[in-house]
Amino acid sequence: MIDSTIDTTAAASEIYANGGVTIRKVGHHLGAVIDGVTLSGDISGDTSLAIRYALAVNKVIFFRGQHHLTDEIQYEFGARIGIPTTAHPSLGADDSKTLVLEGAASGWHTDVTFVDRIPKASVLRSVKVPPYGGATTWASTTAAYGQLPEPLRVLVEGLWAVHSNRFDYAAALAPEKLSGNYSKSKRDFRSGFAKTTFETEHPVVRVHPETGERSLLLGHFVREFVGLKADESNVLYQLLQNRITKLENTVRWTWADGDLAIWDNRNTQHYGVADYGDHPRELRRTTLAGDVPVDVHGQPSRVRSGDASNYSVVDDAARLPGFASV
Ligand SMILES: O=C(O)CCC(=O)C(=O)O
Ligand SMILES: [Fe+2]
Repeated sequence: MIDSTIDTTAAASEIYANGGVTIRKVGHHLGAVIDGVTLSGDISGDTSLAIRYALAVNKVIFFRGQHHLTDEIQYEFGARIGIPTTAHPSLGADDSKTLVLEGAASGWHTDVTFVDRIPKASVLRSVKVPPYGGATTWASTTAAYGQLPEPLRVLVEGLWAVHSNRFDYAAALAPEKLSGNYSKSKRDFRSGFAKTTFETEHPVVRVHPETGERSLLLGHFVREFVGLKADESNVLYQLLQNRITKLENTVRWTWADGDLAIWDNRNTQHYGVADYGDHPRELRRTTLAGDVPVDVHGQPSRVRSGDASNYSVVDDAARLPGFASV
């Protein structure tokens, strides 16, 4: 919950204004374009703080014209606003820092929710931009929670979901949409992705450590709800997902060369739109460590299978000044 005595957007803008940096909102619930900053590992403490505020307020932020970025500079920048994870819990990657995404991740998800320590943020840069299509869309799971009618709110606050990297996307996505490659080959992607089984029970409503805001934690790694039958889980999952992905809760970004997006992975889902034909499309991700989610009563998520400690540290971010403790 944002403390009404402090305008956090203004606080972020003020810090930025000192350095000639501007923030322009592009959607009511999420999304802002930040101009006037050159991203690197050398950004000042003020800039780093302002980016964290801008992210806390806007959930996904976009930077343009960052043509100087390389994998290394992107990683060093990431290390200024968080603690980078290794590339992925189970996938081989060209190096252990950068996740190369060829194709589009065309299913609504939050990154890496099958482990306990869900990343706090992802930093994504365009490397090969198709001549048309290939946008990424984000949805605010905070907005979706806030819009729930009382009976549904009561229901989800007591609900837990099993997230698994063994979940068969093929059941949910048409075969031609299975282009969500996190590695160079589709076959390697499918087999590599589930090499180690990770399974975690997460609360469906989690409390954001930096802002105190509640949001819905779902997305395509959900296998079932704890205590519900498969068909009941499917119906309830669709009901909640439909609320999350309502167009009014989303923002869509069409990539250009030199673009970089950062999203708060604790209160958003995203979807890569596979509408660019056979054209090459490549994005590169640096992922930042997060905390173990807690429900509205302070109960933390529970690991069922898989040890993610080699993937990521647990980064227990403190409440940001200006956001009320709840
Ligand atoms: O393909 C896309 O646009 C989304 C990529 C994605 O899911 C990710 O970087 O985590
Ligand atoms: Fe993703």
